[in-house]
Amino acid sequence: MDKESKIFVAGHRGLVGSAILRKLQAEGYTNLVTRTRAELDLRDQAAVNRFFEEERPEYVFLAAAKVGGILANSTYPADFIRDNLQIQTNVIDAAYRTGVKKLLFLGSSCIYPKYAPQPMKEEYLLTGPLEPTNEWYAVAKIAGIKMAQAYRRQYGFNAISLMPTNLYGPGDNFDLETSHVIPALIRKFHEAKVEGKPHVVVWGTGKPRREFLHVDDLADAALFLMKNNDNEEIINVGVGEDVSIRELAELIQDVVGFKGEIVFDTTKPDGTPRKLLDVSRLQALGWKARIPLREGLASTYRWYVENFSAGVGR
Ligand code: GFB
Repeated sequence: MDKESKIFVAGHRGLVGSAILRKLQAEGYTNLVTRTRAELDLRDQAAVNRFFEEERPEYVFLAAAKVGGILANSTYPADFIRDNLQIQTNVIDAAYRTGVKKLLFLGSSCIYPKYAPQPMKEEYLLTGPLEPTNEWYAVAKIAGIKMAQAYRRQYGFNAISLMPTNLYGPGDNFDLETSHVIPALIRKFHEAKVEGKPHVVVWGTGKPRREFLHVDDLADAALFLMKNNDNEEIINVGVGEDVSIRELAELIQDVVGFKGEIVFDTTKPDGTPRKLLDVSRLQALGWKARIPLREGLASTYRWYVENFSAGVGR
């Protein structure tokens, strides 16, 4: 991939796609192709085929997906499985048919079994039952991984798959019903501080453990793997460390400067007890995450205050 290569970033307005676009621009890539959802609905196969035939990108970062937190995943299972299967099938197939040189597909750490040994190695895929709150999304992502591998085996198509751990950063979804835990807690603690509320409600028991990767680190890894990896095996992308939801809540409370109490709502689901990736495969290739959690939370909080809480993005 050189600086003039034609690169399509699918999903460039999302958390991941916007970070990949920023990274490509910062590194001097000049021939970047994007389409908003209004311009191109990636669930529409005929429209996707037309787009690829006309634009003929050489490289594709497939960062378009329907994503959401634990509640959105369990409330809209049909939307999560259908939209993701459609988007990834259309894009992977059209990319192969129009001669794309390489495609990068983004999976998720929730593809691994609910009770997988920790940290989770790539080979644990399909060794046990999935976490029920997000099995629909996970099944779609597993289908994407398998499709990339099948196209490589049968057609020699150079498609690679990354499994990022839970992500956060600027441009995230801060809607309290559909977001992931970090944007939800940033917003809850900020609003409680501003409105002088006595407590903030955190879902579940606070005991589940999660690993969090800043999306700029993920974008860096995505570019690194686009350049340095042509393997059919999936690759975990994480930091190799996790925290409990209670520890995370206390950290965000401190970053935001909220002085009240934290209350746990145990009527809400915990989800998987622990999700920590084994990142030795990626480290052996020479890549490591750089942004410490506290620093990433502080910069994401600043972004939230400057953008979302000021009314932008609502
Ligand atoms: O981030 P989250 O929704 O994703 O939740 P998952 C992580 C943990 O934080 C759960 C707790 O134990 C939640 O109960 N939590 C506490 C909260 N307070 C809140 C809150 O206000 N909002 C949210 N959202 N959570 C998702 C999957 O699972 O992870 C997706 O559903 C995807 O498929 C994504 O894989 C990375 O880690 O539980």
